[in-house]
Amino acid sequence: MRAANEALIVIDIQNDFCPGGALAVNEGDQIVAGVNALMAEFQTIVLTQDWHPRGHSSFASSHEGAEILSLIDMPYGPQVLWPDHCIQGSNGAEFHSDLNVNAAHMIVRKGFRSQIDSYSAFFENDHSTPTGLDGYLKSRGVEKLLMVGLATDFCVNFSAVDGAKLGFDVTVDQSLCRAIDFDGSLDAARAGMSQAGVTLL
Ligand code: VGL
Ligand code: ZN
Repeated sequence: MRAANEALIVIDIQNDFCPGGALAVNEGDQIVAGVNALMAEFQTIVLTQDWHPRGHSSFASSHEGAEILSLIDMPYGPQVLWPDHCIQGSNGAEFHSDLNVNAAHMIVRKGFRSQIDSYSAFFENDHSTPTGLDGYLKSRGVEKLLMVGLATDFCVNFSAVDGAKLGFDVTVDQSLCRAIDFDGSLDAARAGMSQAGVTLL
C-alpha cells in the first residue's frame, strides 16, 4: 500500500482516446489492466474525464475550413484543432469499459466550457481557471502524485507540469501512458516535464 500522502491521477482513459475512438491514441486500451492493478495500491484515486459540449471551440468542425491538427489563435494562446471527441453523454466520452471506475474517489470533468479547452487536470488552457483539484488534493494532505493515462504528450503532460508548479512531487509512469505524438509533441512534452521537475519512469 502507498502512503496516505500519495495519490494516483488517471488521465482520460475514455473510449474516444482508445482504438476505434474519435481521437484514438495508438494502444490506448493496452494500459487499462496495468492501471487497474495500480489502483489497488492507492488511498486516493482521481480520474479525469474530457467532457466537451457539442460545437466545442477545440473542434476543427467548429471553424469554417479548418483542418484537423491545425493550429488557431485563441485569446489564451495557440490551440490545436481536434476531431470532435468526448462529447458530453456520448459513448466516446465514457471511460473504457474495463477501467475500474468504481475504485475512484473523485472524478474531475474538464473541457466543458465552449470557449476554452482544458488539457490539464488542474487548470484550463488559459492556465488560470482552476478545476478545483489542487484544493481537493491539498485538503486531503496529498503531496505526491503518480500520473498515468492518455495522452502522454497532451493531457498527461499538462497535468504533470501544472502539478509540479503547484508544489506536488510528480511522477509520470510512461509504461502506463500512450501518446498522440504528432509533429514532435512527445519529445517536447518529455523535455517540458523534465524541466518542470517531473520524474519520468
Ligand atoms: C486530449 C486532445 C484533446 C488528451 C484531450 O486527453 O490528451 N488531447 N483533448
Ligand atoms: Zn479534448
